[in-house]
Amino acid sequence: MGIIKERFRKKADEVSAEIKEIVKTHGSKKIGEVTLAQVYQGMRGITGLVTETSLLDANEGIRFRGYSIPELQASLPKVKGGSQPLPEGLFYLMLLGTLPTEEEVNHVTSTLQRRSHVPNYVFDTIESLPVNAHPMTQFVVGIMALQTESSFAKRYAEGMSKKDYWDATYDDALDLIARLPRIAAYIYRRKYRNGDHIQPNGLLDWSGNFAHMMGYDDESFKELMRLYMTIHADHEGGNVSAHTTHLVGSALSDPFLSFAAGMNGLAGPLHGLANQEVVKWIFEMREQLGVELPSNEQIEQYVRKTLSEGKVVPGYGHAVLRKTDPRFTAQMEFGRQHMPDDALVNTVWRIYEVVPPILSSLGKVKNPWPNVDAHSGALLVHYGMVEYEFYTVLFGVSRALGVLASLCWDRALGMPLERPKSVTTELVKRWLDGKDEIWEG
Ligand code: AMX
Repeated sequence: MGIIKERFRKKADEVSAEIKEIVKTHGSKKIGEVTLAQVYQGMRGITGLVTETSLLDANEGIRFRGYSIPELQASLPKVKGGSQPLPEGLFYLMLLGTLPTEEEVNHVTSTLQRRSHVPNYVFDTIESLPVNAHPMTQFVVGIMALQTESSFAKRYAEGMSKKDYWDATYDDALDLIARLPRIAAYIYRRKYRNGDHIQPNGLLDWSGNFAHMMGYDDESFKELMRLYMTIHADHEGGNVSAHTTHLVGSALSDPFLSFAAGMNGLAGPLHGLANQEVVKWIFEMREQLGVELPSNEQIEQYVRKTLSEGKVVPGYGHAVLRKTDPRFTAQMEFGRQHMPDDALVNTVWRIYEVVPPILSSLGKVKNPWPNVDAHSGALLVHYGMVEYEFYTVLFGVSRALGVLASLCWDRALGMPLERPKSVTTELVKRWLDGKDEIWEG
């Protein structure tokens, strides 16, 4: 057994014992109340999940095992001469709960390199789709083709014991994380570079190699990928992609099936597709105005037009956050360092000045501040990655780190089938009329 897997098993055994004790001693403790409005309004604020890898604070933003993004930038190992964290280190942190040393991160990198072979039939399956299929469709089809490689599915069919579920999940999680950059880069080159594919470079780190396979060998683009893969990795458990992966996994669907389901959720415009929507929206604004860098007044008019057409301003608002997303701030910082004069990046900064007061004035938007997606596209465009339909695939490769580390925890902790209760409005009305006294499960 590999050293990281062994450490995970040991840690999971400890946490499992702790949870058993917590549930035994405090299981009947009430931790909140649920209102009818919450049931109808997307279950906002109902605590109903345990996710060990990260925790979101409405004002502070995300913390991964207690570490904020600036803290990760300061403490996670980096490539020589680099200033952004290696996301392999974040995966280690999310899985084991402790910061890795440089040697431990190198170990993760080489483990992923060893597991990174993608069988040819996966590419053939992607090739069977029309080239104009959305990159997220191609991505999910690629993941599903790779499902034939699942250790979990194979071992389950052979009669695997419950106590080994975590072991097979761990193997699948690492295989998937190792192979996703190759699949994603294949889709990028197929769709946007006439199928002129680039072989992996086994000497590079996970993100550096990903950038290389997409055709971006500029060192500062590689740094951007390391930052991008780090900040998009996890956002606690209730967001659509994380929750879907967890939910589908709770049926003991293997990690490939579970992750593909999560990626279908990420492909929605209110979730991960927002990054493509932001750049599309800015490109359309620039085209309509005929200027490269619109003024604040021009942006304001365009925002009002968007709202008057019954559309949302992409990249703004959040279901949980109530302040500027620190993932936005980290990208702004990167922009200041690497491309302070870029017109598109400056447009994003002007939009940041203009949009919050307008959204606040509507009186209904709970969070007028930018989220992660408001900034990411502009940085990519700077390096020539203008194909915005691809951006959600990048998000998906990163999100694998968090949701698959969580899936390892789910199986190691013996998390059960998830099955919340639902009711009909007919029952709600009977209940309000006093005809049904209690909700029957
Ligand atoms: N522009 C215009 N209106 C907005 C808005 C925005 N950016 N954000 C919220 N609103 C509106 C909602 O549409 C809703 O209007 P309604 O009552 O007429 O239906 C009202 O404000 C209240 O919504 P909320 O409680 O503030 O937000 P929510 O929790 O229901 O939804 C989110 C959150 C992210 C879906 C929403 O803010 C939104 O649509 N933002 C734009 C899309 C986006 O950037 N998504 C990416 C989110 C981050 C991610 O997952 N990657």
